Amino acid sequence: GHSMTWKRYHRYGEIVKYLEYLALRYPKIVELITIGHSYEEQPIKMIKISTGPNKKGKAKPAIWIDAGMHAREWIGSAVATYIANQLVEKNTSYAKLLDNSDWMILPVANPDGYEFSHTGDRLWRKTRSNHAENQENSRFLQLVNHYTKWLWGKCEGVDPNRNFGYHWGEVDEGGASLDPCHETYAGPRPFSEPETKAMADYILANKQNIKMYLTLHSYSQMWLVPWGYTYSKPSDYSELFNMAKKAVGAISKVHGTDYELGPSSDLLYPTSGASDDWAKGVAGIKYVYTVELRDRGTYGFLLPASQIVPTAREIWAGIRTIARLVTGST
Ligand code: 0X9
Ligand code: ZN
Repeated sequence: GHSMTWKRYHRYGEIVKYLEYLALRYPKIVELITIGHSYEEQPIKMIKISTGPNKKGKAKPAIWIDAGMHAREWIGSAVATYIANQLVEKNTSYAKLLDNSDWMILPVANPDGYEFSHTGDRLWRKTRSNHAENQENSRFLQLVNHYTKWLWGKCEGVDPNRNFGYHWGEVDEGGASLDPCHETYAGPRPFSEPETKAMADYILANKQNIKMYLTLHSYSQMWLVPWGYTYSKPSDYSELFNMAKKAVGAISKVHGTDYELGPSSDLLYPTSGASDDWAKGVAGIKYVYTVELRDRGTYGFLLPASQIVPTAREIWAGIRTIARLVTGST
């Protein structure tokens, strides 16, 4: 059994139980995968949904969806489990889609942070690691640290979305920080966090099958196209933009919710070391997007649970539209 609903937000344990339930109840299409362990040694679990290889015996094109990279962005994880529920428990409604695509869903990429946002600080963003030891690399810093350790030691966590190894640590004008006390601390080195390393390793091992990389964040209602680290655009930008336009159109048809579409660097601010840029620049996945879910600031990160289902419905409409297009299952 499981206690999953989309009427409230759930703790990490309940989300994991639901993934385990899906794998147990639908063993032919759901595989439960532990991609690694968090800093606090929680298992990082995801599911792969697949009805098997195609007629030629080859793996189908896959859609990757992660959420919960930023601890306080609970709506993303709720939407990810909603999508898992639709694909698995209503698989007959999505038979055609599942004939043409596999799905990889990681609902909570940062379980330590996610739990801390339930138990300690509701607005926590980062992981929960402590890199105080890494600051002791020169005699000068050692001396500074000696007197400030009590303070440094309090600065926990790395922003997972600044910790990926592509143009890591380059943008330092507020978009990413090398100060451990900052909200956008990029970490002592790329992939210093076991959470980002586990995700990257799994994606690299499966990159030849992954056609689209989606990462769910909140808030501001935006469908963001690479790059984030620079104002320049990838050479296939217009293809990515035109595909995303269909998704944004499908979203607005559900409840009239508007999602702004454009490059991360323009619509937000330039930042380096984010997962989307890495997925495109290093893993070589063509269709890469960051989706900033509801709302536009009325509730912000504290989006009421009554908005889970409407948010999930509209985003699922957008995602399945673009998924059909990129996997050629129209
Ligand atoms: O800043 C972020 O990591 C994301 N926004 S959030 O408010 N959820 O923190 C946006 C990331 C967009 N992608 C890149 N800038 N590469
Ligand atoms: Zn975020």
